[in-house]
Amino acid sequence: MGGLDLVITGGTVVTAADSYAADIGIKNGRIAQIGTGLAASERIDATGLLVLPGGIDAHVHLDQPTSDGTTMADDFASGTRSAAAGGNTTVLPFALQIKGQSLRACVEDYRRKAQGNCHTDVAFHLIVSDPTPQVLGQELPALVQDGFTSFKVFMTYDDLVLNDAQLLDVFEVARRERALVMVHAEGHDAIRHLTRRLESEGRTAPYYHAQAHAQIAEREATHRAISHAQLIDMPIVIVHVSGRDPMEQIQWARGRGLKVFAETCPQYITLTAEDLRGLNMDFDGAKYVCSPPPRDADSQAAIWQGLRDGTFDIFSSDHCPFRIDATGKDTPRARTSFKWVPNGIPGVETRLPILFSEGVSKGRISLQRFVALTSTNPARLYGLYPRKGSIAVGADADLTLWDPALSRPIRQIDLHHGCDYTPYEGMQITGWPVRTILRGRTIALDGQVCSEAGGQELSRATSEAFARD
Ligand code: DUC
Ligand code: ZN
Ligand code: ZN
Repeated sequence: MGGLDLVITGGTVVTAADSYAADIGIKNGRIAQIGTGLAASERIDATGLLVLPGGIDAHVHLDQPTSDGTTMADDFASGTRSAAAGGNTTVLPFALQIKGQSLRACVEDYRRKAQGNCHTDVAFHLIVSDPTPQVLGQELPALVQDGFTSFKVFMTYDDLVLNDAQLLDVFEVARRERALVMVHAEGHDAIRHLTRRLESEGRTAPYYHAQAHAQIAEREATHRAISHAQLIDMPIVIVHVSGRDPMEQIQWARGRGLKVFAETCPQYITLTAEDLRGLNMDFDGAKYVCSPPPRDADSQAAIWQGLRDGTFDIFSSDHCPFRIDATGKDTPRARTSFKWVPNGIPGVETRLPILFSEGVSKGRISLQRFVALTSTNPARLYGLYPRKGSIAVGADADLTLWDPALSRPIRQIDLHHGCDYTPYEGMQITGWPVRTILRGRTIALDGQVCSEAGGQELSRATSEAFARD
């Protein structure tokens, strides 16, 4: 059997359940021993550091084509490099089906783009935009069997929206195949109505994006998605929940025993709709255009409460990067109306530092909650647990060493993404990852990526959301 390949000594091991002083012994990329006085030929001294399960970012967009031809700022190489530097060992990007495209062909496209280019492990969610009989009857069931056990549907966007009849059909397949559905819950018609009204009043600056994507439209769609899921009797995840009103719908559902899971993101605890004003209602506000948009201080407080009390299961970045230049957000068309500004902001590298600093360092959430929200729960919900998301003998040796006392600001020049700005420029952060370890190999050290692209594509099991309770 031989000895250990590597030991990490002197750190404080933190899991979703507890914290304790221990050494971790690694062999063949897996955790082989947890104890004291462990020895191996290679040793990493983690004295003064926290030893966390590697971050799992369950919601990132990489190398997705857009309907107007603008390009996303990250491909799989730059996006996963950025993820690794930010303390992540696994990311879950999307394979987005374009209308008319076979779902299987779409998945193969994305797998090709990812192959050999990833610095972290990856596992794909699907996006179903064209639920034809062929897709629902054959392709989707076969892909779920192949380990693509979750997919996203949209209730808005001209090129992605599913109507209620389509949502119900898709939900039936998900229930039968035991696939977990992630819902982008914003009401399409309400958004279109508000957009037309704002445009007719000449209100076209990026700022008005936040008014067009009103919280009422998110609340209504959240309730509608929950009702559809209740009708079909299946679990769902409401992704990127932005504020108090949709949260209340989730709590309403949970109070009735429905299996409704919820995700929120860094932008909803740090930004508000006021950020979309830019410098003086100018195009700088486009840097903060994402959907749903950030809300207000009251919603931020509600989100924090939800992060504490378990309303939220997972905290993801929704990394969806577009440069703030003519290749991304600043197209001639986007200058004519907010509705043409690509929706999305970067955040895969800053997700963990922001939640740690604003949450743990400021005493709003415990270390256990931090680990649960950012690693353990995403692994459980998306069929990767216990191989990922835990520190236990037999699990992959995916670990992030964290310095809780290190204090420095977020700066664009330090980040590894392909975007040309960060919405969090200058934010002071206390608590940074200092080493990211993927299956026993250091992939990032002191903010620098230090390995070849050795990430693997993971196949996933059925979500724990389908477990009997
Ligand atoms: N939904 C996302 O999940 N990401 C970016 C844009 C969007 O609408
Ligand atoms: Zn979305
Ligand atoms: Zn997203």
